[in-house]
Amino acid sequence: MTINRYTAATMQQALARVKAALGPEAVILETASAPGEVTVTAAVDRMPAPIGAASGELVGEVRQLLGVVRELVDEHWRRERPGLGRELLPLQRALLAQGVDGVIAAALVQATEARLGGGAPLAAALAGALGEPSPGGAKRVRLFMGPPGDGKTTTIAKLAAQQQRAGQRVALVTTDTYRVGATAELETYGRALGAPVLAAADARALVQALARAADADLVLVDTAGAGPGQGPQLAELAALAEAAGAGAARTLVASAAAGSSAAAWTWQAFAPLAPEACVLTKLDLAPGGPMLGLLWRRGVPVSHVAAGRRIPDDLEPATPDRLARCLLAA
Ligand SMILES: Nc1nc2c(ncn2[C@@H]2O[C@H](COP(=O)(O)OP(=O)(O)OP(=O)(O)O)[C@@H](O)[C@H]2O)c(=O)[nH]1
Ligand SMILES: [Mg+2]
Repeated sequence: MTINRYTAATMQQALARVKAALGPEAVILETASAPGEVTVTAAVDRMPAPIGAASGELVGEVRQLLGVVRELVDEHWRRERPGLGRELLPLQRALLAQGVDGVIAAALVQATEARLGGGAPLAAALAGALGEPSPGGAKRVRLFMGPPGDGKTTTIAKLAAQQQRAGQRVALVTTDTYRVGATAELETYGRALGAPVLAAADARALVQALARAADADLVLVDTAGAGPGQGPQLAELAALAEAAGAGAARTLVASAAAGSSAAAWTWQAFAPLAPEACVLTKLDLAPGGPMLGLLWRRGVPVSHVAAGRRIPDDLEPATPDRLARCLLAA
């Protein structure tokens, strides 16, 4: 995070300086006026580029300091609610109640405010800020990854059943050879759906399995759950994603029940794998603000939402309206 003060003769000039220095994503934290000058304090949620391989310790210290600054900004945002319009208060309250990271919440409120003009309702302005509906993963091969137990296999079963109903030929591939019963679980779903299930224990076997599934309209690849502390599993997942190739959509499956720090840990673990979409599960348990805010901030679209365990009914394409309702739930 970069945080700076900008002084100019007028507010317009000060804001122009903020934009020139920090870009359009800058969040205004505070404004102060004195005779003849205006000072704007602004922050942008950007990590500095690594300084070099030899300076790992220094980078660690800088990260620690950035963490402290982030906490201060978060606290400031919670306490002062700088210049917030009345119509935005329900959004701010909901984001705070859900524990959305303060820096992300500030940016989201700011993006929503920019769309409130012309009498648009808050939910519509927020939906506008969240962006266009996600294309929903049009790729033929989709690889699902995420923390243990967040709903990868269930999501695959739901999607497979929905797509088969729509007339597509679906093939399932399991790469989860860790957990006892994981392969059998997918095979059970496959049998119930009449869809072939292929097992691939490593990256090479995955390439072969994908070749064998060449006839299918849709190939859904299940992976073993992995978390931030599981370097070897994450490295293996990276090898699988690499083997699946650029044609495979890497989809993060993440639970809406994750609080702010769990969501941040999940993102930290899976960001290096460059997910291009996310399925947000367990919306029946929590509205998912922390994870949704993070995905929005990092530009990863939510393709589907799941609000229950029923296969296939509890999975639907995500729309900005639906996601806005989640964020506004206090
Ligand atoms: N309440 C609720 N439960 C869900 C949802 N999606 C999945 N589950 C349940 O969460 C549990 C774990 O789901 P799985 O699909 O096995 O999760 P996974 O990510 O494949 O787990 P691992 O393979 O162990 O990493 C199961 O009991 C599912 O029925 C949901 O949207 N809401
Ligand atoms: Mg599973």
